[in-house]
Amino acid sequence: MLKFYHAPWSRASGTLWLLEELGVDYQLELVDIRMEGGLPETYRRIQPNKKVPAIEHDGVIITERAAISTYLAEAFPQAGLAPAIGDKDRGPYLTMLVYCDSVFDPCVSARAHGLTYASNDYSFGVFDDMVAYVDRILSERIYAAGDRFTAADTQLASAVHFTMHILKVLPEKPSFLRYLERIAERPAYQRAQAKDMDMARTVPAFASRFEKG
Ligand SMILES: N[C@@H](CCC(=O)N[C@@H](CS)C(=O)NCC(=O)O)C(=O)O
Repeated sequence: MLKFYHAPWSRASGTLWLLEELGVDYQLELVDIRMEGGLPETYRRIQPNKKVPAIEHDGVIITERAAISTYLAEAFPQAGLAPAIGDKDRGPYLTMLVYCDSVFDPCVSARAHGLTYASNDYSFGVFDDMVAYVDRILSERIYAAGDRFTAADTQLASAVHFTMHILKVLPEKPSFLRYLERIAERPAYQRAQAKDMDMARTVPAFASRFEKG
């Protein structure tokens, strides 16, 4: 049994997309991270910081997007979304999966909050270096880890889409736009987007957006 703890339009949306790419059965548990007063303390048993995503597979809880993506892609290898040990794409794949959470995400948050700092002040370094690196990677490669789509793309493309189009912090580099165009053609991506939209309609914090049409 696979349980997925999810909140629509959140960092968990990339995991929803990965589950759709894998084509596996899962039980979705909606977690209202925007609820007034915050999530109940009991949720810390699932995610210690009261965040999403989290998964529970055969009684084992897994948290943190990089770990969840690595785990799921290897637990369901038939989808071919995890380059195997020995595959030349394995190193770039793991690098990009972890880079999304440990460098890309905090760099964007720091920029969005107007934090000024030197690269060696924080392990994730500075925003401009991150943008230059991701731009180089997506100019050299078709996908996050090479020529084929992997689980790393569900994290990288989700991050690029959200921070460029919604948060409007990431610059609109041609390499980013081309990458998102390729991604948008994927049926599993489109399915996940539609499911997330339907779930967002049920979230009280989003009610006013849907009323306005
Ligand atoms: N390090 C976590 C971060 C997850 C995260 O930031 N989730 C946000 C969703 S946008 C969340 O649940 N926020 C709710 C809160 O902090 O109260 C991961 O990569 O899985």
